[in-house]
Formats: sequence, structure tokens, C-alpha cells
Amino acid sequence: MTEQHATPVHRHEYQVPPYRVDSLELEFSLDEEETLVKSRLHICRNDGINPHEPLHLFGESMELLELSLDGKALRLGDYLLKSDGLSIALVPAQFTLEITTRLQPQLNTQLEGLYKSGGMFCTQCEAEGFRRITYFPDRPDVMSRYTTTVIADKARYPVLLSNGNPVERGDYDDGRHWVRWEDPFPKPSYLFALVAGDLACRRDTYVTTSGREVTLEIYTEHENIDKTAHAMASLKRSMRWDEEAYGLEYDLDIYMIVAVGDFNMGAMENKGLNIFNTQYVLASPDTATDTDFENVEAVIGHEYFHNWTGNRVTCRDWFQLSLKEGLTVFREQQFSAAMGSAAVKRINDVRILRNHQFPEDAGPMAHPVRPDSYIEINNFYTATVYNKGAEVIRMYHTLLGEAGFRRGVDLYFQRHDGQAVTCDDFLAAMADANNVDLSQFSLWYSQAGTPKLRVRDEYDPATQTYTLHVSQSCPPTPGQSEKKPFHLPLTVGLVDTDGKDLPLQLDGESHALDTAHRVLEIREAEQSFRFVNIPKRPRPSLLRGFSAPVELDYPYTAEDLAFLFAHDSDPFNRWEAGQRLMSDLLLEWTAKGIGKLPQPLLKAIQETLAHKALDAAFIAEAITPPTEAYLAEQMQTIDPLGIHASREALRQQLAQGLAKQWLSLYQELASDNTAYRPDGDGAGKRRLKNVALGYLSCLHSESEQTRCLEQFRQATNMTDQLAALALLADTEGEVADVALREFYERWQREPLVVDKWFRVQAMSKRSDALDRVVALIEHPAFELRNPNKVRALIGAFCQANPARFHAPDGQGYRFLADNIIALDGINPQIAARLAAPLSRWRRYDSKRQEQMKLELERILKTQKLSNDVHEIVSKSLA
Ligand code: 0A1
Ligand code: ZN
Repeated sequence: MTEQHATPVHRHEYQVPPYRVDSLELEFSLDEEETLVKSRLHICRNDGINPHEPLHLFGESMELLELSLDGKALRLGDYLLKSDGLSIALVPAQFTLEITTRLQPQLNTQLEGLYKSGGMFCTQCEAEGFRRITYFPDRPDVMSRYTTTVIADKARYPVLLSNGNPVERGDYDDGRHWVRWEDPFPKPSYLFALVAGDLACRRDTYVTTSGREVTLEIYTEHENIDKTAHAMASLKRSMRWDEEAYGLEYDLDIYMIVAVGDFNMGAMENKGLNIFNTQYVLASPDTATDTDFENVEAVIGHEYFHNWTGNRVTCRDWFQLSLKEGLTVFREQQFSAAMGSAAVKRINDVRILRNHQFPEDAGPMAHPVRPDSYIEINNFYTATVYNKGAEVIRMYHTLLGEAGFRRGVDLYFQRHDGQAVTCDDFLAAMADANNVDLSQFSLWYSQAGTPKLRVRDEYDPATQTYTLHVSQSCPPTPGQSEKKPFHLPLTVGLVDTDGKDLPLQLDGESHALDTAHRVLEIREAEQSFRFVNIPKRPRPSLLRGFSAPVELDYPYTAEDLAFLFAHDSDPFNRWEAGQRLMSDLLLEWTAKGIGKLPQPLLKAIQETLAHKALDAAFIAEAITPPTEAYLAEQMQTIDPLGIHASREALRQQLAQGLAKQWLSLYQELASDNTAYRPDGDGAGKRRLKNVALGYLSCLHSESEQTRCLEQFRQATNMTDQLAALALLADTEGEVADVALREFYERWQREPLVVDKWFRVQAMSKRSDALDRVVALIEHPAFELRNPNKVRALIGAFCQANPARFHAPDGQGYRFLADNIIALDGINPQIAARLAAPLSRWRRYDSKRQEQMKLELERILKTQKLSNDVHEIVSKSLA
């Protein structure tokens, strides 16, 4: 007998909510054994709704103790109780409903709704967690004013927090105390939050441009409070930036952040009370890497920017998720670019897009930025909604320009502040503010798949004209076999033989524009652009800054690429040229066998290393070969071991060919004794130093291993220590174990550092990596209940160690399936996320396909499989 699984929800079935909740009072009596939640909802029927329309309140995984309407107790029969909530057939036009529910947060391992993390109570309500706290019309277009009273034992839970401002507090005789919070801004239930615990607080203030003083508070467990200075500084920078870039100020008197160790995602933008994964708050030089510092700043920014893009203007329904996420990711990208190296930020963002979103868009879970249906909304917090969504926002910015984009955003807030709206509303604001027609642009929201942009060119010396022929197509995706042409910005420059950008004048224009590049608007399946007054055949620098989320096909020769790698004035395309140069070679080696490193490539890397005008962080990116994930995407049938071998061979040959340069670079950078600062300059130099150390260790000599071990032991910061540890963990001998043991002994009391220790072993190139990972599952520090641990060990092995995960014996697949099944009973949301690598089975050879399919089928046969995992696995097999 097959089990019953939830049915899909469709975007087109949207209906306005029949009832609204103008305000509500919540009272939580928190307790170790059972928590009681009393809610009083002030409900009104919306205009135009039939008086016979029943009231439906969602509710799951809790016990209903009492229900009364306008003071009169209701009994079963007066209402209908189902597994997904309760309905009352007949209600007045306006009434008060009182509900008491009982919860057991200590048993909540899904980490949705109210749960315990360490010694504290906390909540996670996005997307549908509030319905695990009380019965409610838990949908984002129902916005209400919340008053929340939190009651708990004063000794164990001295800190009691919720959204908004604290308005009253008091003590009971029995050792309990209470605090009442009022949030003046109407909000959807997914932004509700509550925290109770014995927490330390870092406090600061921020004065907005208009002169309002805001109290800033960061809460953590006592032992971690000294690691919150960077988060606080990042928060202030975010607040300043949003005022300067968008004219947006914070709107409450207090902004709180709480760090919790058990969290399904990165962080959550609850109104006035953000809850963060500790990973994105805590940072000190000895326990956090430069990348951690950058991530803290980015995530603090992201959640802060949500206050306007997400909270003040929210989503009408969950199909519109990218309305807030795409826009907020884009705003964070702008912020981070302004705080550090814009070029390196863009490179990293595009790398994330290509390594995660492109494969998703080419697989069985491909969906538009605004999906048309879902079974479990938690499965749609994807790279497509977030990162491709951000690229869509970036394209408005590129097409309309900085000022035009700002006009659109201003109009969006003017029209929709305080509302729950759609992606169409955002597009309409952009179009109306700029008086342009963006109807074709809307296809970016509805069509899935990564478009291919084919560019060919011709030069006519007689007329001195140069023509670009551009054609676009988009591969079929599930449910969408035919695609219409997209409207997209193609930013181009034409580079002359000296490496300079040519003035760009299109046929029919009176003069050349005084800019290095220009934005060509692509709308048709095929279009041509003829440039005039071009004295010699130029080299095209196409899709500068990665102006659209497409795959570009242009027949660059190795000479073209080496030239652009040395000269392109657009830093992204300069990096891109080097990546293409290396990836062309690596794909050839993978297909035809490893050969000898071509001299021009060696020379290009050598010149980049010696380039004085380039900053260290950029050089580090430019001399690192493309990732195995990126290379895999370029292959029809992925050969994970072949890719790995080719990439290692390239690294080895670069190591040997430039051995002297690596050594002197390393020595020069390692002799820098300035104190650690996690700023862009210092981080860039450490990055470059550690890339050099990586090449040196490819020489596989004993002295290089000693060099690594020395850096590992003498490092004064986590960046240098971890970089050396990772290199040592790749080596086959015993030194790897010595270093790993020392590291664990030193850091075993720091959970976030222990995560790094797991991750380094999960990503090890050693041939026995899987055996070690399997053994580590039994390690006392590993917990299947903690998402960070799962991601560090299982996630990293299966997603970031393709050569070992795809071992020919299929043991990697079996390991993953075993763990998905084990985790599904604990935390289905995390279990479902783990399944992504198996879902891509069609991209591999027939033997691997069989092995992966077998594991997917085994998962599907599991009793009581969650909807989360069921949706991913069944769609993968369909
Ligand atoms: N809105 C958050 C992401 C988030 C989504 C779901 C969560 O739990 C199921 C938690 C956080 C953000 O974009 O930061
Ligand atoms: Zn977000």
C-alpha cells in the first residue's frame, strides 16, 4: 500500500483571505515539560466575503485545550478539527476568538515553531511554523498587530524577548517572571519571534540620519559574548548603508539579534528580533576565518535589509518568495561590494550561482524564480529563488541604470508600504517609475532554465564595421518544453590590440558614447548589432560583470582568452577569461587524457602573479582553477573522477612550473607580521598566501609538508591555521592524523570550530575519505540533530567532495541515502536538502545512474517518509 502524501498547492489558486486578524494578544507560559499558549484574536470578515464562508485556522503538532468565541466556550461539533487545522462553519462579521494550546518544545527536533536550542527557548516561524504554536490564519497576507507576554522561571530564563518594544514586566511569587512586548507594525505570522534564556547581551546605540536613537542588542550564551563585536559593527554599517543607498531608516526603538546553535538556515529576519545561526554572528580571529567574518557581515546585512524588503513590504503568498529574497540578496550584494572588493564579491556571487543554481536549473527540481506549484514550501528556499532572483533584480538595475532602479524602488515603497504584494507589483513599479515596457522581462519570473546566449561576430575591414550576431535559446525544464525569448542586458566592450576599450558607436548613431562598455538590450531570438569606426578587428568582452544569468557561447581561442586575461578592463571578465582558459584545457584533458600544460597558460598565470596593479584577493581568485562543480556542469555526461584528476594535474603542473614564484610569494606574504585584522586587504593577502601554500604542497615533498605543519602550529588566526590543516588533511600519511588530533584537542569546546574540523575531513582528497566520514558519524561531537553538524560532515562530503562521493562502488550514494532516511525522522527539512546530489542522477554514466536511482527508490520506500523528502525524491525519479 502506498502512503498518502500531501498534494501540491498552485499559484493560480490564490484567493484573498476571507478573514483578517487586526490584532492579537499572545501569552506564553514556558516550561520544561509543557508550554501553554493562550491567544486572543480580534477577527473581522473581509469586505465582499460571503457571510457563510467558514473560518479556517491552520494548526499542527500541538494539542488544543480550549477554544471560545466572544467569551462562549466552543465544543467539538461547534468546530471541526483536522490534521492541518480547525474550521468553524459559522462566525459573525467581527468577533474575538480565544485559544489555548499545549506544546512540547523540548521534543521539537524539526526546529520549526517553538523549540529548545541548548538551554534556551526560541522560535522559527517562516514559512509555516506559527501554525505549530497556535491555530491561526498562518499566511503572509494576513497582517496583524501583536502583543506578546512571555512568562518563565526567572532563574533559568532571565531574558524574555519578543518582537517590538518591551512595555511592561513583573514577577510572580513562584519564581517566575514575565515581560510584555508590543509590536506596533502589523506583520504576517511568519515574522513572529520569541526567545527565552540565560543570555549575555552586547548593547550599543545607533543614531539614524533623522536623529532617532536606536538601541542595538546582540544576545548569545555567556561564553560567546566576546565574539560579537564584528556582528555589532556589521549591523551599524548595514544601517548606515541602507540610509545612504536607499534612504531607508530603521523604524523601531530597538533592534535585537539572538544567536542560536540549532538552526535550519542562516538567519531569520523576524521584526525587531532576528534569530541567527551562531555561525553568522560569532567571529573572533582565533576561531573564525576571514570568510566567516565576511559571511557574518553579509548575513547581518541581509537580515537587516529585510526590514524594508520583506517586513514593511511583504509577500502576498509563498510563490512570491523571491520578491523579498531576490531583492534582499541583491541589496546585500551591493552592500558587501561597497564594504570590500566589488570585483571579488561579484566573482564569488557568480561562482555560487553557477555551482548551485545552474545545476538546479538543469535538473528535475528546476523551477521558475516564481514557482507555479509546490508540495512543501520549505523545499523552495532555493538557489533559484534567492540567487537567480537576485540576478533578476540586478538586470533591472543594469537595464534601468542606478538612478532608474532607485526611482523604481522608491515607487515600490510609496505604493506598497504596509502591504503584502507580488513580483508583478515590483515589476510594475519599476516599469511605471521609468516609463518603460517590462512585459517581456516578466518571463524571468515564469520561465525556468538557464538561457544560452550564442554570440558570433564578423569584421569588415573595408567598411571598418564590426557586427555581433546574438541568438538565445533556453532548454526545456519540467513542465515547460517551449520557451519564449528573454529580455536581457548584454554588457559589452570591444578591446583593441593594445588592450584598450574602443569607443562604441552603433550604426546609425551620430557619435560614440564615452564609456568603456555599453548595455545591448536583447529581446529577440536573433539580433545583430553593428559597430562602426572600428579600425581593426577587436576582441569582444561579452557579458561584462556577468550582466545576465545565462551561459555564454562564443568561440574564443586560447590566444583571445590569454589576452583578455591580461588586459580586460572589466575585472569580472578578466577573471572569467582565465577561468575559461583553464576550463577549456581541463575539459579537453578529461575527455582525451591529461597532457602537458601549455606554455601560454603558465605564462599568463605567472604574469598575473607579478601584476602590481592587481590586488591580492583578485589575484588569488584569478590563479585558482575553476571548481570541479563548475567543470561538471560543462560536461554532457559528468566524469567526476576524470575532472578531479585533470584539475589535480593542472595544479601539480602549475606548482612545478612556477615553484620558485610560489615560494617567494609565500615567503614574502608570510613574513608580514602586522596584527590580524579581518579587513579586505589583510584577508586578500592571507588568501593569496594560502593559495601559494596550496601550490607548494602540490609538490608533495617532505619539506613542503613540514612548511604546512609549521604554519598550522604557529598560526595566530583561524584562517591560516585552517588553510594549513585542510592541506595536511589531503595528504595520505600519518601527519594528517597528527594535525587533526591536535586541532580537535585544542578546539573541542568550540562547536563552530569543531564544524570546521568535520568539514575539512569531509572534503579531504584522501582515498579513504568516505571511510573516515562514516567513522566520524559515530564521533561524540557529531549530532544528527544539529543542522550545522549535518551540513559540515554529510553535506560537505556529498556536495563538495565529488571525487569521493561519486566513488565507482556506489558507497557514497548509499551513505547519503542511509543518512537521509535517519534524518528524515528528526528534521525533514534538512533531510530533503541533503538529497540534491542524488537528484542529479541523470547527468552521470549509466552505472552511476543505476546506483543513484536504486538509493532514491530505497528512500522512497521508507515508511512514514516526510512530504519534504518525498517531494524531492519523487520529482527526481519522475
Ligand atoms: N528568510 C530567511 C531564511 C529562512 C527561511 C526559512 C527558515 O526556516 C524554515 C529560516 C530562515 C532569510 O532569507 O534570511
Ligand atoms: Zn532572506
